[in-house]
Amino acid sequence: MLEQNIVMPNNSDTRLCEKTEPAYCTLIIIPTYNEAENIARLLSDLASLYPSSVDILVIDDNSPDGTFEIVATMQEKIKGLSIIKRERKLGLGTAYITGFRYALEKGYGYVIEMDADYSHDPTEVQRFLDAVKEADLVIGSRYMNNTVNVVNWPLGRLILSKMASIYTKFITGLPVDDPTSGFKCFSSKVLRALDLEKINSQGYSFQIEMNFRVWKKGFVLREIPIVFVDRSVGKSKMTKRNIREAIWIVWWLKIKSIVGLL
Ligand SMILES: Nc1nc2c(ncn2[C@@H]2O[C@H](COP(=O)(O)OP(=O)(O)O)[C@@H](O)[C@H]2O)c(=O)[nH]1
Ligand SMILES: [Mg+2]
Repeated sequence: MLEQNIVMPNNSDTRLCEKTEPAYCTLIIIPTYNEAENIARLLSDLASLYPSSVDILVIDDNSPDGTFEIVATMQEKIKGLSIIKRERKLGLGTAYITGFRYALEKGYGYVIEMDADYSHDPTEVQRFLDAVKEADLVIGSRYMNNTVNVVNWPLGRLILSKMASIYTKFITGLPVDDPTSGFKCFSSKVLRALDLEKINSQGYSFQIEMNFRVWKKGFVLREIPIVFVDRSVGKSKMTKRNIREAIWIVWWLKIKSIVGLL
């Protein structure tokens, strides 16, 4: 069912998590499409902030701007940095599924999702790792306790995101204030318990679908507050198609769950 992958020979022999058993080790998955202006800074900052307990996997969809080549060059300096290159833009959802499979195969204990465009602050990763000790899925939330922690988003984008949150909660009952957030941390037991083949979303509704499935399996979800800062360089990849997908996917999830076919 999944797309063809070209897996870069990675430096798995020189994994950063060398001092720890993989089960206690974290993999940060970063999907990229045309992030040449952002990726180097993020990778260097992550590598210097977490020098011994975190590995990184970039999933690049053959970005025409040379993102892959930048990451490949950085592999020489950053231990524990791997790349999977896919042949074309295949969507955020399948990028993450590919990354989850990789993490489970290698036996990582925790998996972090993070955007490449510096909207997610790398210094916050430690808070996720602390919080996941008392939860199965930690979601970095922009909208906790009726606040809005978003910097530099156009008003239209903010309204869209906030409405998506209210709509998702109303239709599905999912007890999460920010269901579309892409900064999160899974305990690997959650990913192992899900049937990854069944994940249907291609775009941003992937985050909603993951949260819903994890919740329905009875796992503990916990939100922690984050500040989301819109990218200062590069372009958003959000499309109208992604928005339409999110509108119907919540109904699809709700109905599937009611008839016991989730
Ligand atoms: N591999 C891959 N990454 C993607 C794709 N679409 C978006 N991304 C990445 O997903 C992250 C979030 O995308 P972005 O455009 O910043 O979304 P926004 O912040 O919601 O506007 C970024 O790191 C993108 O490069 C895709 O089709 N494939
Ligand atoms: Mg972004």
